[in-house]
Amino acid sequence: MSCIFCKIINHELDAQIVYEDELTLAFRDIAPAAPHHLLVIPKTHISTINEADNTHQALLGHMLLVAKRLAQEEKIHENGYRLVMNCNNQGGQTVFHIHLHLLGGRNMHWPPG
Ligand code: D5M
Repeated sequence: MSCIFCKIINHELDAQIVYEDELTLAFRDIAPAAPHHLLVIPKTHISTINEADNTHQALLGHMLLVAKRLAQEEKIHENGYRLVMNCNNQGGQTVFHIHLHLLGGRNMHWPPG
């Protein structure tokens, strides 16, 4: 198995894990793009959001709620934050196991680069 995020789930690769439950794991991004930068991932391997289907509906909703909870724990929920999921090359995806970026602690710009 070559997926680095699956390796983090299986504790074969270290990460700064901040949250774990039966469906998801969250850890600090190794190359933070903001003062607070967490990744929320499903424990099920889904390469891109293109591969998600109706059986993943609850899981995807759960990922959003985990991100919201972590924003509160990071104390960035009142100032605001951004949730991002990149898809494939033009979307900027580099790790092919879906992940929700939680970014906060600075002003975000629109449109994103
Ligand atoms: O985002 C992939 C993100 O994953 C990128 O911000 C770096 C991060 N990354 C890659 N490897 C690791 C490890 N080992 N720990 C923590 N974070 C990691 P994308 O949307 O695919 O561009």
